[in-house]
Amino acid sequence: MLERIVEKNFGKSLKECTNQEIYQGLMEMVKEMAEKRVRKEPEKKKLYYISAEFLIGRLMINNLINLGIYDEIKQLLETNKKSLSEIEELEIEPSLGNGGLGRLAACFLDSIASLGLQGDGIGLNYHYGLFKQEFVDNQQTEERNPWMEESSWLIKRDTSYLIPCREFTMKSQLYDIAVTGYGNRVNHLHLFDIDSIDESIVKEGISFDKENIRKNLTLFLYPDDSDKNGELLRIYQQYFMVCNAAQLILEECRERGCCLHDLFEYAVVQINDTHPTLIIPELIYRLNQEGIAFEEAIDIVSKTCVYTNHTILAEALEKWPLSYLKKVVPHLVPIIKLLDEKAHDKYKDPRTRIIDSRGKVHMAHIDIHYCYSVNGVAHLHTEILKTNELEAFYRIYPEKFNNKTNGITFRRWLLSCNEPLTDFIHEKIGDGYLKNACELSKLMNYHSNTAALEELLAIKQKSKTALKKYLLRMQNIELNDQSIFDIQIKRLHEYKRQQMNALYIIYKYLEIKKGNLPKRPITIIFGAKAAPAYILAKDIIHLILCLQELIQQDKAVSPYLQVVMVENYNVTLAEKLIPACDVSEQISLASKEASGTGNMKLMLNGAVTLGTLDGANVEIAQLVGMENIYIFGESSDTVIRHYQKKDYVSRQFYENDGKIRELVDFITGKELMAVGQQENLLRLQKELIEKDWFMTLLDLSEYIEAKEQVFADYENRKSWARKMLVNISKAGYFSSDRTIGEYNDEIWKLPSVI
Ligand code: 26Q
Repeated sequence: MLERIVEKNFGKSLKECTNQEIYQGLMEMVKEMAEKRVRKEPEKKKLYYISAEFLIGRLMINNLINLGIYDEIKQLLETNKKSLSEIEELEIEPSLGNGGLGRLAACFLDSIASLGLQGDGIGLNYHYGLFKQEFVDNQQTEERNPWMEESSWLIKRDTSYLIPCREFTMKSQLYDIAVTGYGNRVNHLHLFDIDSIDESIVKEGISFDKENIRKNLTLFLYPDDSDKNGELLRIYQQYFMVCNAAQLILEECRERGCCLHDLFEYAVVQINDTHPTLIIPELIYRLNQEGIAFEEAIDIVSKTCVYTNHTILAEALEKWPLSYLKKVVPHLVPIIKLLDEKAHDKYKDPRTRIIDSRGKVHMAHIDIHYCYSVNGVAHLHTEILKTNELEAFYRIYPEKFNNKTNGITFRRWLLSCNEPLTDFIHEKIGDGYLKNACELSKLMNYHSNTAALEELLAIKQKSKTALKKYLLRMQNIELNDQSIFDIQIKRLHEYKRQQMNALYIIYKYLEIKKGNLPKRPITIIFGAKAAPAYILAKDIIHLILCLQELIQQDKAVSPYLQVVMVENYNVTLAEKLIPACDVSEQISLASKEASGTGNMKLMLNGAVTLGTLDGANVEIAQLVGMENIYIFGESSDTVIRHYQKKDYVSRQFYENDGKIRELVDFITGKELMAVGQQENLLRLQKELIEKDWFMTLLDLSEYIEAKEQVFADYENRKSWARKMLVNISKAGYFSSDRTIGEYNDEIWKLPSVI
């Protein structure tokens, strides 16, 4: 088929084609094969997974694996003197997400299709997505991140809807991306765009006229909402997403024979965090327009929608001023008021109001009152929701709350990103684990097998060398592949505490200066983007980049310690970094990381976790046992108590502990001031001493101690390899196939059609 396509398009044989031509030919072939597998006779009930983010990454290799033609294509290309991995490098990954929430949605779509479930994703087609990160003078700058080329995975459909807002009506255009399941069905990711979009209104960097909604609506994911126009634009985006979703869902359900009174038998709508919450009033509005009384419409929608919470940070829980909603979607305002009154009539606790006394609409409260299921994303997270953050709701709806511990797709995070490890596993335990991930535990039989443990170390070394080559070629960074790779890759946020890792670097730098040299060189790698308006997060990036420069220039230190912050961390880079990682940094302040999913990817690829008892780290620790993970820091209970009592005073740690003071003061010392900006460094130091909301200094000493232990233990190579093996063996639980199985058994209840 591929040979036929390139012959037709370019009049050439495979041998004569350029890599670009083969890439285009492959894409056309995969799109055609995938569309043929879309089932013509759908089941009655269908899942609609609505999300502001779908961080899908490159699709070529994943699609070839899932369609079962990877080996054949690789061979065919090799026979024609072409390299599939070189061709893969031509793909620009879509920039439709930010972090864990969006990547989770992508892993879920993969598992939904692989388990044979009828379920589509619905989101927005952002032209420039999340910004592209560049480093200039040790600072993050933001550029647009175009990803749609002439040939892309998007399929333009005939579907288009009218989206009525108060001041104007918009017209949408639907694009689809095929979601191939592993050896199985094909679903779709529906991405809506606005037909009047105008890319030319973006001026330098990522700045544009925020008021010109019809031209700017789908340009960027999370446009800066630090002013009123930014907030209004986000409401327009969210409404555009859900109004399209509602029309698509109702149209499809009708086609499948739904009479709308029985909508919940035809559709389940999964609301991914609060960004798609307006789907609830919008569906109620549309059912009412079709002649269904409000009471019944509310009941129908409540039996159709389910909500997943991904965060307990107060500032991330969306609250929109009612006046803004009036300006954008006045037809939803009476419904939101009705929803608030109905809930208030029944439940008097003011903490459960949808519209608060200041006229703000709490989006999560709409979800909790009017969805039939509310879930957290890791055991600890769900417990904290029930006993703290959402305790008032748990009292009135205990039956709605449930936990679904996150998972990751092994197709991408093992098979396609780590071929040597995949081969090792296949050779040792066969491929049954691909259908039943828990079979990975069969690897435990090799626990005392010296040859297998040595093989594992050699595989890790190979991936580290591959990363070294890749970063040299792509970012002109030179790694020492004989050093320990200690990696922290995730969104930049104070609660994730990249700043604590930076303080360790300062500690190590000073130790080396004193002559206390590490047994083996250490490389500490970061990948992180900071939200453009998040000043402290950008200050932390500045600190890390300054440390990188300082240490690189210091010939007494650089042979022993290297700091690397990769530019524009994304899924493609994650796929290179994760197989090469020795030590996985999961050091959030206990109680703050809902789950984490990078922790699971790194574990699956044989990294050992250094972390706090937070999010899914708790479950990782239970599975691998304390001898195969490094846990430090205060417990979530203690941390929550500190917040309640307001008794954490970072200045006390700074003043009473000379060691801590030395590290914090180094931030504004002469060495860093020589390479960095006074304004940024002073602000960050002041923050750590005077506020430190996420309690960096509380855990710093224990962190340094634990990390020293990790590096010491790394020297016993055989026992380290055993830790790696145990981590891989126990990672089966974190397959997103398990997670999706649970969502379906306990919440969605769709028939599986494999
Ligand atoms: C909210 C208000 C205004 C502007 C933006 C936002 C906003 C944007 C993005 C709020 C939250 C997000 C993203 C959250 C996220 O990625 N959460 C992560 O979800 C993962 C999947 O469940 C978890 O594993 C992570 O622990 C959690 O941080």
